[in-house]
Amino acid sequence: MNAYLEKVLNETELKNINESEYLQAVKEVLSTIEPVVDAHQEEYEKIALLERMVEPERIVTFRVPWIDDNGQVQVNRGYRVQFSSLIGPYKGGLRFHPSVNQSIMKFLGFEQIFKNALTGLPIGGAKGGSDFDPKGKSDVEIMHFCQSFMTELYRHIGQDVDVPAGDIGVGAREIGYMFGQYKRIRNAYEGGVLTGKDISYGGSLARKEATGYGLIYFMREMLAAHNKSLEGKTVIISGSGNVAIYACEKVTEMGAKVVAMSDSNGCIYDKNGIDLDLIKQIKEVERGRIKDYLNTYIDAKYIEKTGVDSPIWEIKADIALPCATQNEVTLNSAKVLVENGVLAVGEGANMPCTIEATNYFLEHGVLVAPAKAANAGGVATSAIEMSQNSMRFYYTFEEVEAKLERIMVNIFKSCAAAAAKYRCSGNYVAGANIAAFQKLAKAMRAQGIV
Ligand code: NDP
Ligand code: 2IT
Repeated sequence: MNAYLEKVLNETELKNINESEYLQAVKEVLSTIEPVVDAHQEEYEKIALLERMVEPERIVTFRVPWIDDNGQVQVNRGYRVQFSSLIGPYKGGLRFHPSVNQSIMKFLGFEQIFKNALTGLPIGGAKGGSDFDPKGKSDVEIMHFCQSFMTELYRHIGQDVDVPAGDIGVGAREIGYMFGQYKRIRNAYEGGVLTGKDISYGGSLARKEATGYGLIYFMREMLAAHNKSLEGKTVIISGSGNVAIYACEKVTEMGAKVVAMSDSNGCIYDKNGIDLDLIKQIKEVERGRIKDYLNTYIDAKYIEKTGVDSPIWEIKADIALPCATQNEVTLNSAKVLVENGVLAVGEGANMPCTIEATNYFLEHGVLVAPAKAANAGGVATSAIEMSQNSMRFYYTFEEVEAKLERIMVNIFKSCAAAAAKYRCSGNYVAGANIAAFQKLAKAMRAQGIV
């Protein structure tokens, strides 16, 4: 590796010794931008460009006390990692999940900078959330938690400062409770302070669908560049949340058949094709478990997750779409997928493949649609929501979807062009990192030492 890259990587490892996910994300980027850094090494080193890029501008952590339905006081930890305001207000989702820690927040914030740069829209990078576990909580408990969370977070955000949205465990319900509290504290209707709002009070049509739809648009473009298509393909999708559901909807519309979906407990396999209306009913309405699918389709199979590897990756398919969480595709799983003849992997989740898994896919000729590019449709549509809020005007569903489609096509083109220019044609993982990095490096040089 280039000496400057190696130095930065070593220093980052020493400074963040216990943050494995964050180090993984940094390593993944630094190991792919070598040709660009080689060409500018002296200049970048002098202005500590990479050192500044890997250091968050600001990290806020705070106490979130709330009272549960039994009158017991609970305490969680809240986070907001404001990683970069280089190309726009800090922008990125909030995750409520018991696994949330500083390492996960920083990896997500770091990747968000690159993803947001790829959208071509004016948004910086951030991530936040809490180790709060929404599972099994009553609606009132969720509201109390969200209100307490926002009572601290509000002082760090604003429609021109930092604009959170949803992520794992945070959907329209949570955004609604947080928006209500923000508005009450600020005594102002700043519509653009949060995105992913319900359409009844300033949300954008097609934001809910955007990440999953965007992923499929990216997959379509990537396959087309290799003379392949989605038509008639068998697909497996991990997760059954926001991203997974709308990826399933769009890929089915494009003629593929989804035979498996999952949640953190296990996966279902339905050889006739998943009934997405039932999944929506179970997950969006009842907030139930994927296993409940078998209450209606008794012939479908349920495979419980027992070890580290998710059983869904053992199901034979042409296309695998990991849409649940980080590191859900291990090297082991990658080997099984390749053995079963997978053609392409599309990352709907953030960093769902380990570095070893990604490299294994690339070495075996599997097309990989990297998260930073392939799932950028969600945040891109968030930016479209912000612009509608500023204009005090709405686009129709079709208008937003057409913009989303154009953005995803352009993202694919940027990744493909960067990969071709730096002699790694077809490696969209490197292409995405290089295209985003070049944009960010240019903006950093322009803005001086900040
Ligand atoms: P949701 O909360 O709607 O759904 C998450 C899904 O993933 C659920 O099925 C959940 O199962 C499963 N899951 C979560 N954590 C784990 C885990 N540790 N192990 C196994 N399964 C897990 O979240 P989203 O659909 O919004 O997010 C999914 C992924 O997509 C995340 O990586 C997120 O960062 C990424 N993403 C989301 C965007 C968005 O707009 N929402 C935009 C871009 C990326 P269970 O119910 O059992 O927990
Ligand atoms: O990871 C992501 O890009 C998101 N969770 C969406 C962020 C956003 O601001 O819409």
